[in-house]
Amino acid sequence: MRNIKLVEVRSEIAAGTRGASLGIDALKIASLDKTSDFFTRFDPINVPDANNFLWRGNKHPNAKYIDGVYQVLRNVHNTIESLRMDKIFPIVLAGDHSTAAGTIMGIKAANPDKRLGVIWIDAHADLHTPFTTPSGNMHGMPLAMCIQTDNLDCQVNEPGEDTLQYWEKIKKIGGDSPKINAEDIVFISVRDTEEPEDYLINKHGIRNFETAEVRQKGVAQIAKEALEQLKDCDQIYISFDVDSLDSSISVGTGTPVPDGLTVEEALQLNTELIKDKRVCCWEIVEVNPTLDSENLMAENAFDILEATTKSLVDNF
Ligand SMILES: [Mn+2]
Repeated sequence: MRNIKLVEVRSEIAAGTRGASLGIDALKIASLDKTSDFFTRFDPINVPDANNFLWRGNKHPNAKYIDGVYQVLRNVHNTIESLRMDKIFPIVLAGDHSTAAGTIMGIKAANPDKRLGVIWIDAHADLHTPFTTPSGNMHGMPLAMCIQTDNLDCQVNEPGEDTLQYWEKIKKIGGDSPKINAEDIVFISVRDTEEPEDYLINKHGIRNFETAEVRQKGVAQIAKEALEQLKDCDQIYISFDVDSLDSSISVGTGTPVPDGLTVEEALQLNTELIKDKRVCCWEIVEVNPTLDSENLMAENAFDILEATTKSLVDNF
């Protein structure tokens, strides 16, 4: 059996709504309600967050709380790097999606010579930069950090000097080079993008398996094609944002979007994908119980977490 560790990242500073830091504990409540022993089986590591920055007020309109985000990303990077050095498989439970950049940076830092592919299951492309973001919320920026782009071709904002100093430092966590090639990103169910993101998707030919295609071809086939798309990668990281689920079921998340996956589709998809021996880390993000009804989001997310972990354990 693979050596697995749970990594808990209770960050919420990069989300637009408050409450994503409570998502991990909502998953734990769901597991208790389902009388599962999941959380007794693995030894969790707690990564320090910077949510206290929220009390100080935001000084960076085009990259909100970027000084705090920088701290958290460094913490996540350090934790994931050392786990991967010991060949441990991290299952990351996180709040806002910005910290996935720290996860990717840590995986890359532990094995800089290995080509890393990313499967991003999400309603959003998360490819914004301080120069293009309409909201300033940094949970929309992790993939841009990892491919080290500013996307100046699509610039609409003039970020301040202070903001840009932090942005430069973030892009260089784990070394001053792109952690992934844009071509080595695969999207699944991405359906709510802005023009600057579409520009990057088209420029780099990033493959997006839309929900309709998932339904038409079936989950097993999509998993096969997604992995085939990354055939030249040595390692694969899977990032599962619960807003990839349809807005009818993903009430308890910050940015729900219609036309998403069903719980069953997402569960099958993750359990299939994680069977690939190159997958070295899996992450689930953006459960927000303060927006939820009766903890339903966390209960569905927990079913996916438990089934995906079981598939990982059973297939090794
Ligand atoms: Mn996301």
